[in-house]
Amino acid sequence: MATTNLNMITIVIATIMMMILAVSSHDPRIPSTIKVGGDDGWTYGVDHHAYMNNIEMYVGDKLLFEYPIGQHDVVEVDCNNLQSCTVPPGAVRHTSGKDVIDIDKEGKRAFMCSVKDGQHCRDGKMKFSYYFANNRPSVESSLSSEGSTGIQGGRKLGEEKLQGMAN
Ligand SMILES: [Cu+2]
Repeated sequence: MATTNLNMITIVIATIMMMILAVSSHDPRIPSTIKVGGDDGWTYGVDHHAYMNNIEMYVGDKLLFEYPIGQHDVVEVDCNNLQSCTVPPGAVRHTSGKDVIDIDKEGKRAFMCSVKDGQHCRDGKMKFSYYFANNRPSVESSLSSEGSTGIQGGRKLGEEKLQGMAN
C-alpha cells in the first residue's frame, strides 16, 4: 500500500515536471515546429502519446519527425488503425528521416511507425493522436490582459486542452 502511494507520487511529480519542461520549451502563442519525442526524437520506447499530449499545439504549427533513415517511418492513419497499429492500403509513408507535417486544419490526427508490420507501434509506443485546435491564444490578448486576468486565461486554456484529450 505504502509502495503504491509512493509510486503514484513519483508518477505525478514526473508528469508535472514533464509538463513544465514541455511548456517552457515553446511558446504556444507563436506558431512553431514541434519535434516529436523531444530530444530523443521519433524513436522506439518513448511514450509518444504522453509526450505529445503534454505539449500545447494549434493549427499553424508543424510536427517534425526526426530519426535515422531506414529505422523508422511515419504514417498518418485514422484512430482505428492507430489502435490496432495497422496501415490501410494507400496510406502515405514518410521516410526522409526529417519528415515535417503541416498542421493546416483543425481536427484530430494520428501518426504511427509502420516498421516491422506495426511492431514499433504496438511494442515501442511509436504512435500518438492529438487534437489540433484552431484557437491559438494571441500574443496581444495575453499581453493586454496581464495582471489579474492573466492567470484566469491560462487556466481556461488548460481546461480546453483536457477536454480535447478526453475525446
Ligand atoms: Cu519505428
